[in-house]
Amino acid sequence: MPRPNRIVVLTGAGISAESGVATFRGEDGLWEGHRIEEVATPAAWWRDPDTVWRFYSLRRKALLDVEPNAAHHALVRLEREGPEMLLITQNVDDLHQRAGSSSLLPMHGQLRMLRCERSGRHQERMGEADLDPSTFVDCTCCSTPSRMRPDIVWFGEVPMGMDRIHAAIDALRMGDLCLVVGTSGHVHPAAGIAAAARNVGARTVLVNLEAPVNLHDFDEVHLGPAGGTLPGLVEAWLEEWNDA
Ligand code: BJW
Repeated sequence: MPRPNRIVVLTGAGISAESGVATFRGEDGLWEGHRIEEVATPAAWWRDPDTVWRFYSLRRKALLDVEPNAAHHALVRLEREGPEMLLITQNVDDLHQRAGSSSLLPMHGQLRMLRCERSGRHQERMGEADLDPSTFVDCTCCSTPSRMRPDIVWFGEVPMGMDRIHAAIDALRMGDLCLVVGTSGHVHPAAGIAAAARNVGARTVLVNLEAPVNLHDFDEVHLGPAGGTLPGLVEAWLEEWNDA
């Protein structure tokens, strides 16, 4: 593949699977034992905040026990040694940040952060008391401390950074690259990114364990685990682009 001028990468839960973070829709996926509407909608938070808080507290705590894997590191290498790149992640874990990715947009929020219900301000809250599944956390931004909610984009809410995502896709031209890793293609608007990139002439490349529902949007498909596939792919691209 000739050297692109710009790269847009989209990642999903599959890239963190080899780090031990559960995916959503797999056999042992996170939605097993939870109905989506019970935990990942604003209505669930209004109706039963205790259950939602417990669900997210356990996942926030679990971040302390996982590390980035070879696929996260391969994307850091692509960003450092390749052309201008934006990494859009649907993941709410912090593994891209910890691997060292800097041009990063977590479009579905971040487990490390909480959001004040009154002011809407975000705060990183990962202290021991912040991770207690049985006690809500209060903000430090309001004169009367208010309850904080998970800083997560739930179904029906607008994903974060949509302007930046649209701008990055609009800037793609013929010969640029859109790389998608570890996502089932079920959730919009993320699932539409490959098609939008292809519409403006970018080459779309998929790395995923199984065929996603939007398989037809890709020019090149690599079915396999991201940690075992992506480092070699990035190595080959960089070698080809640097030789050209
Ligand atoms: C491996 C691997 C390995 C395993 N290596 N691969 C258009 C059509 C239809 C519906 C809609 C639509 N537009 C909007 C909607 C509604 C809705 C939606 O999409 N519903 C569908 C489910 C029907 N979307 C929304 O509500 C969104 N908001 C919205 O659209 O607002 C309107 C608006 C948009 C834009 C501008 C203005 C207005 C919000 C969506 C929020 C999603 N939030 C969640 C939950 C977060 C909370 C939490 O973390 O608990 O985000 S849903 C959940 O799914 C999570 C994920 O980020 C997201 C995507 O899942 P992902 O990453 O694809 O995971 P899996 O498990 O599905 O797949 C993993 C894949 O990895 C599999 O394919 C495996 O094979 C693979 N894999 N191991 C490589 N080792």
